[in-house]
Amino acid sequence: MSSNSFGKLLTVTTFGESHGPAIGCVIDGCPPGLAIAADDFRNDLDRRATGKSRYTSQRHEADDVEILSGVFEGLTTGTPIALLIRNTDARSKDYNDLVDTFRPGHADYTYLQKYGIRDHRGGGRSSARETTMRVAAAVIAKKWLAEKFAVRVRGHLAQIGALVPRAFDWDAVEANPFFWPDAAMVSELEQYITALRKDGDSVGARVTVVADNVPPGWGEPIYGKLDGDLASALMSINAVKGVEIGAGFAAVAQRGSEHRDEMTPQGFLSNNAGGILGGISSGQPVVASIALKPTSSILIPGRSVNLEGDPVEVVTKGRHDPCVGIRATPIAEAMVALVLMDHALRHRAQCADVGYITPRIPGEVSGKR
Ligand code: EPS
Repeated sequence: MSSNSFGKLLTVTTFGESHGPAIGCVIDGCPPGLAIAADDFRNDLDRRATGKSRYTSQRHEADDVEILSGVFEGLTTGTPIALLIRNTDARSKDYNDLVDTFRPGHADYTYLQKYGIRDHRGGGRSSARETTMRVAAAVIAKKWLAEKFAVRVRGHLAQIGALVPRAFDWDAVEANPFFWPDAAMVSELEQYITALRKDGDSVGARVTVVADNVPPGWGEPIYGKLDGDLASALMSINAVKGVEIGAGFAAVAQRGSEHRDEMTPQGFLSNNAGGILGGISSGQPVVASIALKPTSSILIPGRSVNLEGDPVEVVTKGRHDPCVGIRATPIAEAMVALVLMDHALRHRAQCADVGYITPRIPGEVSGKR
């Protein structure tokens, strides 16, 4: 299977299936001298993992990272960094009924049409399990970006079904299992997901990621635009059906006088551009959002066909997420961080001699995200 790698100067390749013996990745192009230890991966892998609350899949994986190469005496050496996580809690018999049929809305059907063969256990590469290694790889990118540029990449759930936050507080985000920025709504979300589970159904979600302190100048027009690469990386997350940068599709209804982010010596007055102009970072926060589809593995019977083309009814058993968006925040952060690090290295490679250009406008003064 091709196209399991992305990035230009920082490349990441992931491998492995949800019900195979292990998943892993190779990160190539990381500069030498970055301190990395197995413990560094714990926090973000736990933020993404299943089984951490009643509101996600109850598969329990340890997600212990083995560093196989590229790190010597605690420092990256500049050689490929290989990471491995063993799968320990796959229950493949839950998938026996899917050997000869397809979940409607799932990649079961298209994988078979493309390859003529399919690992039906747990969705193989199309499982959310694959995102584990993106998050692991991005631990390295987040650390490098923070140390070199004080770049901070953080995200939150911005919508689940029809529910949107009524207030916003970054401090609330990590204090609940939904990455929800409005603490007062958490019990409403709990009830909503509990009812959804009882119905055997699922729902979609929106996740927003904000990268602060990104310097101006990252991104390469025309075919290597920062927003183009972000869109591609975010869309590559299983279950993502839409990507927006800044105002995104809301720009359709805006006038130019409203959309343009006016500039003053003290800063930009708004951030409809999402921190990117002409494919190049402006120095404002980079803001990207994704739409995740409702999980297709649900208990409500749905019409499908079997391998003979006969009509069948499908009910998906197993330990599935009622909303995969609930734990997608660290995954979206990961893709943004990996793209930013790739572009930081690309900018350094071509434009390191350009230096500091005036005028340099502070990110923003409006306080708007
Ligand atoms: C997933 C189905 C469930 C989830 C899995 C994603 O797994 P299983 O195949 O065991 O039923 O637990 O997520 C993970 C294991 C993970 O680490 O994210 C799916 O269909 O995408």
